[in-house]
Amino acid sequence: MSIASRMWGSEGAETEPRNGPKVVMYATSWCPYCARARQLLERKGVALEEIDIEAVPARRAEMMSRSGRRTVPQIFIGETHVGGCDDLYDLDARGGLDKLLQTGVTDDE
Ligand SMILES: N[C@@H](CCC(=O)N[C@@H](CS)C(=O)NCC(=O)O)C(=O)O
Repeated sequence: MSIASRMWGSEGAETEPRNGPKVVMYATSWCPYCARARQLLERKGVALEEIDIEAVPARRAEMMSRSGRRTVPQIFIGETHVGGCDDLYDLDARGGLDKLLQTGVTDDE
């Protein structure tokens, strides 16, 4: 089986771990938007670094300073701030998420 077919599966289901830019998600354990974002990223085979902003309050301030937003989740892929769960799904619907996960850059401004 080729690397590509292992990464993307025979029917487009992304199941295997991938190489690529670091993916960081500021989250809480109970937030449904975080769960939904986590689900999509796991489907893409992302080894997600999650930061629980309730466990370490300083990380909430860090999230707000990096993103300019106060809601969770806030997702960063490489140096790119994707935004929240809705932004993540919108980016995927536009076909931009796979490219960003592979290259760390996006066509979006
Ligand atoms: N549209 C946002 C909604 C995120 C959201 O509302 N998150 C809630 C937790 S589930 C939150 O952080 N609420 C805190 C607040 O509104 O200050 C997204 O897709 O990420």
